[in-house]
Amino acid sequence: MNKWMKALGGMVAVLHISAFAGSYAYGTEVISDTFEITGARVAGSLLGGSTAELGGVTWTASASCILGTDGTDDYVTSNTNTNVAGYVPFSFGAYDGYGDVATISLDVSPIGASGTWTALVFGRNGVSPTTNGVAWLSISKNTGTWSLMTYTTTLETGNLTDVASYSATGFNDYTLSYDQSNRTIVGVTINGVDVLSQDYVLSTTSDVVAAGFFKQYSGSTDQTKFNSFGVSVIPELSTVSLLIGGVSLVMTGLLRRRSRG
Ligand SMILES: [Ca+2]
Repeated sequence: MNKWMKALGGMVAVLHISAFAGSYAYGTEVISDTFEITGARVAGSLLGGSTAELGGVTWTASASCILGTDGTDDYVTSNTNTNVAGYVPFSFGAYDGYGDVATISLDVSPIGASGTWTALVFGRNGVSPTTNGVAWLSISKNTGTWSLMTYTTTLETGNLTDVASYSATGFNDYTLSYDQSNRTIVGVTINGVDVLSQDYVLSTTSDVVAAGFFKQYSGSTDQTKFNSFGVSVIPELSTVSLLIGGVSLVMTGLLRRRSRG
């Protein structure tokens, strides 16, 4: 690669970095699914066995986990009052070239009876949170709280209503960011607001093999909806800093070369 191509690559890297600097919610989206009803996906059809819109991965999901629509937007919901899990295969090693930090994003509409809670999960062997949830975020409309968890251990809790834009009757956007290279949970956002007070280093040695969501059984009026699932991968911020430093050196070198004519 000649120096001009390197410089061009550096400039592209700068543009890319500027798109996610300061947040783990962006990066390279490697898996996404808006649950659009199209083709074989019809209202009422099973999420399980269908392919995500981006990433080429196939959903594994509870038999009660179905696609639904309100006429303007399409989403995932359930048709029985049972626990519901949906997940796709995700391993950090498969995306080494993209970085170490992965972020699950998901919109959840929490309409339901008392007792309901939902979760975003980085899991091993599926996403049943307390047994397989390496790093997971529990959201309870009933108690009005969120909890950051690893298996059955609570790491941090907070109030959903501390986020001004939180809606108890509509969709809220949640993200959970995990860096498996140092077993550290590095971020939680609710409607774009960073709510985590610190990073959490986990003692687990289990690797993540799945990313997805879970819903606890919540009674006959439960109408919880899931929308806009995604997994993004970005470099650690320290790596980003090194990249920015490297690009600065390249640009400085170019400018010096130019000034020498
Ligand atoms: Ca949708």
